[in-house]
Amino acid sequence: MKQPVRVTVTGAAGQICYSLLFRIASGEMLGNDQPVILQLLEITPALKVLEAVKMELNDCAFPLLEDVICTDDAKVAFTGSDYGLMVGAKPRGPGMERADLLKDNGKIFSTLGKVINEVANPEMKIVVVGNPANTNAYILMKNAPNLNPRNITALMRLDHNRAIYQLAEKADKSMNTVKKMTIWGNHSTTQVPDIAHTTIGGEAASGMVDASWANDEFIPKVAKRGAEVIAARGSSSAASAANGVIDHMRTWVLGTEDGDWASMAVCSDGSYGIQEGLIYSYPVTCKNGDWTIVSDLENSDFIIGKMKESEKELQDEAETCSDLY
Ligand code: NAX
Repeated sequence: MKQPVRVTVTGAAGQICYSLLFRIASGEMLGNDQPVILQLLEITPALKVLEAVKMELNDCAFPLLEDVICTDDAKVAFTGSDYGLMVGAKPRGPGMERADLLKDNGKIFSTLGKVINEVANPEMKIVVVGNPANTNAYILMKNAPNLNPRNITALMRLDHNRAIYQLAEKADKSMNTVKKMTIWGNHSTTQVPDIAHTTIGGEAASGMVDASWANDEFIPKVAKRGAEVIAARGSSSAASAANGVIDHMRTWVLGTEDGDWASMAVCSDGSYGIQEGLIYSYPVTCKNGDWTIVSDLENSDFIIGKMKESEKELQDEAETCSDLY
């Protein structure tokens, strides 16, 4: 058996985590041979609910679960941490502007970035889920200079998985035949789901659906799927978001399959003309716990225009929060 690793999860008493924590503890995220210590962070009023989550985790008797630490002290939560799943954030309240949400949640990530910088393992791998995820990850990165910027990412895997489902449904094929899906950009409605390089059963997906469907229906359907779930459920996607986090971390740590890639928001190296340093979603392959942006893809002017719009949104979000880093 391997030595246990420490997994910090913030917002641990919330909806997404009620699905996420049990799957981490069962070994779905890091593998069936990897024991875990869960270090769970919440705000003080949510600690009682968090204790109930801990009771339920213990009552599952997961063989890989070594310990569960519940705390409202970020230093305790991040001490020695190897993986950080940053889910905790405030929801958008009535009458709240996007800029207000950016600032409110941005403050959480600047504070946590400083704590992580001080107490976490410098090689810690982080995925930001709390919205606006990409900009929160950017703020965290700027406040945690001791960390390797390659290890600070934001979640796009839910969007990636949503796109696989929409394409498989349209082409009437099973989802496991869809490979090389791509989401470019920001986790927002400016994201760019792109099937130009996607294959279904090894054949080009673009030959199996109309171009007009791909541009005019598929892109907005995927980009607005979160709102569709909220309208039907009364609250935002939770189990599918947790599944996205599990997929994101498992792929990053254990690698992508041959002939496939995943979408991850990572610190841009300037690839595809995107501003260096922005946390931007790219198609990536993963091996040995590291990611590589898929290079040399030919993009249409239509897709490039959309990629630029999403870049501009991220630049504006970073500018709005410039007092936080
Ligand atoms: P909940 O409101 O159920 O849970 C959030 C939890 O975070 C609460 O228990 C709250 O007490 C806690 N929290 C707030 N501030 C905190 C802080 N400073 N430190 C630690 N914990 C804190 O929301 P949930 O449905 O779990 O969603 C969490 C976040 O994920 C939201 O920001 C949501 O918008 C975002 N999402 C991101 C997605 C993505 O693909 N990136 C998709 C799903 C989801 O919309």
